[in-house]
Amino acid sequence: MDAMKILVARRAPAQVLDKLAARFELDVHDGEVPLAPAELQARLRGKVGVYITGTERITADLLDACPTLKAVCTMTVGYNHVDLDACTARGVLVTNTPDVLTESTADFGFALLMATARRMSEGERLLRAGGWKSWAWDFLAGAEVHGSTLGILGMGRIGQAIARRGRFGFGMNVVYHNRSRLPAQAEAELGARYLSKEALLREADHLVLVLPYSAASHHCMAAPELALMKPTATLINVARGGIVDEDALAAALREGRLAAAGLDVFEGEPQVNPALLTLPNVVLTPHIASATLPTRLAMAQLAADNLIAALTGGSPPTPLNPQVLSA
Ligand code: 8YV
Repeated sequence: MDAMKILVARRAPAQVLDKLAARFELDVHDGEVPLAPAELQARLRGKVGVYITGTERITADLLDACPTLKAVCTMTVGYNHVDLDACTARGVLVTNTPDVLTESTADFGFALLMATARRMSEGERLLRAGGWKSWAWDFLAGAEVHGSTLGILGMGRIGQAIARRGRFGFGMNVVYHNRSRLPAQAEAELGARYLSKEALLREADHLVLVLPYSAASHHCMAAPELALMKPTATLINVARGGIVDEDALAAALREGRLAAAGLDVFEGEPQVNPALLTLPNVVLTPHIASATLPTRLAMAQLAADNLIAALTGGSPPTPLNPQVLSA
């Protein structure tokens, strides 16, 4: 019997490719640039499974053009690039990679908060440019982190891991808003207080966005929401760029209505809104919150394990639409 054919749509670790190659006939795209939608569609012809990252979009049209596809396994926890309903309607299993990236993403979110509040990038740019001439009492003075109020919008696994760092590492007062409130015991363990979104925006000294991106959260941080925040506050985004209206954010930062922002994600990434690039009070990083080698390896392994199980009659560890398996 011919081996099942799968597409590995982005460069993957060698050990993961070996594992997949032991079971499937692989077509690997290992270029730095993602496949354009038409190329992705062409390369998916005759394939039963696909290994993707956040840069490949799986749409209803693509699924209709690729009727052999049975499994879409993304090496990401976010899955806004996959039309889950369209996959489910066509009996295509979708898996993601939760849990394995929680702690490293939370580390990075907290690092971005620290760098932003304490003006680290600004200081480094000034030093490298030869601008460090002297000392002044208010030289690069930033915002306090310890003991301040940490606001978290989106209290899932990563939000809770950031909350723990703030509460137990930095003695912060943790407040949050989420679609559904955490059970009382979880709130007590985290020392986190639930607030309405409006109250959260008003109270936070540092607001971290960690909510999933969807039509409902698109630009949910726009001019009216930013206007509720303290002018001394910082905004950190490690979720998805489209959650924030970047023009409104740039205006708030430029006009001193918000102190600073730390952004790891951008609406048009890898393109960055030029309005953000010229502002001194923004720390910008290229979507690297989960980027440690052990974490990226664990994500790739989990995506491959999902793909193997999905196509060989096993139980995929982290399915998003498990109902497809029993249909
Ligand atoms: C990924 C992410 O590295 O998992 C996610 O949802 O945003 C990151 O961890 C990135 O999306 C890879 O494409």
